Amino acid sequence: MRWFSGKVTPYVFMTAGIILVIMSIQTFFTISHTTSTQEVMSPMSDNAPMKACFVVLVRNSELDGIATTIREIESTFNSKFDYPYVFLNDEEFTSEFIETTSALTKSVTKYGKVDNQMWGYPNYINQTYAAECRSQLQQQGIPYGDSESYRHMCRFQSGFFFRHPMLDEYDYYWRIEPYVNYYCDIDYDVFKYMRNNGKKYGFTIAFREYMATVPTLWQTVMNFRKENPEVASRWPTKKDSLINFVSDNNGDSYNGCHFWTNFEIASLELWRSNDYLKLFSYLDQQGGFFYERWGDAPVHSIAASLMLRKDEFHFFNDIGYRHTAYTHCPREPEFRDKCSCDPASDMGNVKISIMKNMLRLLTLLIDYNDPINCFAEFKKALN
Ligand SMILES: Nc1nc2c(ncn2[C@@H]2O[C@H](COP(=O)(O)OP(=O)(O)O)[C@@H](O)[C@H]2O)c(=O)[nH]1
Ligand SMILES: *[C@@H]1O[C@H](CO)[C@@H](O)[C@H](O)[C@H]1NC(C)=O
Ligand SMILES: [Mg+2]
Repeated sequence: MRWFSGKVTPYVFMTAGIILVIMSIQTFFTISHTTSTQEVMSPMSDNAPMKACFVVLVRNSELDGIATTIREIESTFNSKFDYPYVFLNDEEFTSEFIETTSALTKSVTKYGKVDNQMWGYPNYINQTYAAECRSQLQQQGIPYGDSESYRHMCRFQSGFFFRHPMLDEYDYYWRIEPYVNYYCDIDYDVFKYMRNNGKKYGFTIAFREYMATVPTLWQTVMNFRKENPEVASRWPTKKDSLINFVSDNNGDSYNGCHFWTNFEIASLELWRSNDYLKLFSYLDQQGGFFYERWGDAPVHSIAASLMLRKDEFHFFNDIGYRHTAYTHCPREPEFRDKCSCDPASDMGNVKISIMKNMLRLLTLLIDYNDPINCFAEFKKALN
């Protein structure tokens, strides 16, 4: 390499040195400028990498169901964006589960166990009384009325998943479940969408709860609010909140509306906030996760509706999704070549509603509010 020989070499190094000095001065000024003006949402940061993951509470026995979910998540979204999966279980995952699921994605997969403090009875719960309450709900024909594990699951999803050490490094999550379908190609980063638009809670389906599972939940939240005015003072005003989504009478009672939490794209910071932790711990002390059957969906939905501003919610219309009998399939024509679902199956569809009404006649004994779809309440609450 003749070029580096002789007298030229010192000049090359000197020029490189000068360029380096200039660059570091520039960096210094850029950093001090951003920190001094607190420009968190500058255009530069819009593309900053996300700390986000899929979170999957699942049993070993649901391996086939989670395998199809992961395949669809990968093909519609994650093969392009490479977010890690965090699998959680109240038992150890089997090597079969780990090998099969990790082979379905090139992204990182992590497997964690949920300990007894996050999945079990607090010592103040009267388990004899809890058993009596379960058999009562079962006699009323309420789904999972008699299930003990379902209650542990709901309590875990309400108050603990975001505190599992494996989630510590993340700021946003997408909750996925076994035996669901994802129908639409998503070609943008949903997590960046959330962060860059100041969104904290994203959903696809909103629905009515069986009121027999949450008879005292609303009053308990209201008691918390009254007893903790310093917490409530940090919450948005009624007008700015989404309270009209969860209440039809300006907050007197709960209307049963909730976002379906089997799909959630949300901020972990929301649940890790001192205000939510305090609220959860208050709810937990009252025993309703065991003496009633408080679901994580009404708990998350009521809390978010009171704690967040309405502009912090996002309806993911573009994510076609099915859980059990209910499908959200976007109806706009631009989705036809992006989605493999039939918009006629969307739960807002009229024909389906008639079918639902007929089904409801057969199950009239269940305290099941009408109408079952809460999307209209969401729209109304935004105004
Ligand atoms: N590891 C574990 N996961 C559970 C248990 N119960 C429910 N889950 C998971 O929690 C989520 C919700 O449970 P699921 O039975 O689908 O309830 P549903 O969607 O309300 O009908 C799913 O991801 C399940 O795999 C349990 O006892 N152990
Ligand atoms: C627990 O509940 C049972 C059944 O309702 C009741 O008989 C018992 O007195 C309760 N125990 C305590 C310590 O409160
Ligand atoms: Mg489910």
